[in-house]
Amino acid sequence: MAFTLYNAPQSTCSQRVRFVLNAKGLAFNEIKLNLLEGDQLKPDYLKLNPNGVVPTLDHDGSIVIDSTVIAEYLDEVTPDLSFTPEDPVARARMRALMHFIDEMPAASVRVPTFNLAFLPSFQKMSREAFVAMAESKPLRREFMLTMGQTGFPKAEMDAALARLRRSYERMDAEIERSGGPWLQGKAMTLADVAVMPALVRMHDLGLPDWQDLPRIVTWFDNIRAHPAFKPTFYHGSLLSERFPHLREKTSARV
Ligand SMILES: N[C@@H](CCC(=O)N[C@@H](CS)C(=O)NCC(=O)O)C(=O)O
Repeated sequence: MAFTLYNAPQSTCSQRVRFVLNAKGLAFNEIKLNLLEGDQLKPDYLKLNPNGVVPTLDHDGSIVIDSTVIAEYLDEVTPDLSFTPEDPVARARMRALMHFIDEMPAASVRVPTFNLAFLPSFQKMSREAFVAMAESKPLRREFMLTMGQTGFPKAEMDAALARLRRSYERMDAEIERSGGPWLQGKAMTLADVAVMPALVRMHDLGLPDWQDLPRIVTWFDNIRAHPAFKPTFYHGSLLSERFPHLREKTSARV
């Protein structure tokens, strides 16, 4: 089995897939795309992933896209070390959680990410170049145009942070219900993997708004101690490692 992963070091969606590949001990050839330079929008890549986003998995020539779909696919083709519960009800619960995660924390984290990390790069562009770049994005055109070159307004930033906070509270309730330490109990599932990069991102941005939720503090410590974590978050995977202007802001990280 040969795996090639088209991804980006700091992309939260890519980090999910790298984590699953690393946790399963699957060797993969990693192709790194520069998202700020638009590698994901080049014609050859769009043939693989018409959404113009990472990650994309090539498995022996078959293309699979979308991080949660790729994660489930990997569990199907390499079931030995599985992150998918066998019980259909638990499996359905995992999938429902993954839908929640994509709709809430994974979507919300883009607002602070863009405002705090990417905006300075977009501000250096001419208006024409920025609009052309935004309009070339199949999936994120409106998102980019709404952000513009001044960033999302405070109300939108506050709303994203509130949605993230509600996501931590939801995780907390899931852990309490299952008995933990993972969202669905004793075994880590793909739901844990799906939400992980959002918390890593918020921690990296110096905004870990879950310090009063001890179950989440423990969950975060546990996932960072997992053997797959380090190889997934190799140097350059955190925004603070890539964007010097963030280092000062995030120096108060806990
Ligand atoms: N639902 C997709 C979303 C993928 C996605 O949004 N990828 C981001 C990085 S995390 C991306 O490639 N952005 C590039 C762009 O917006 O141009 C998945 O989970 O794979």
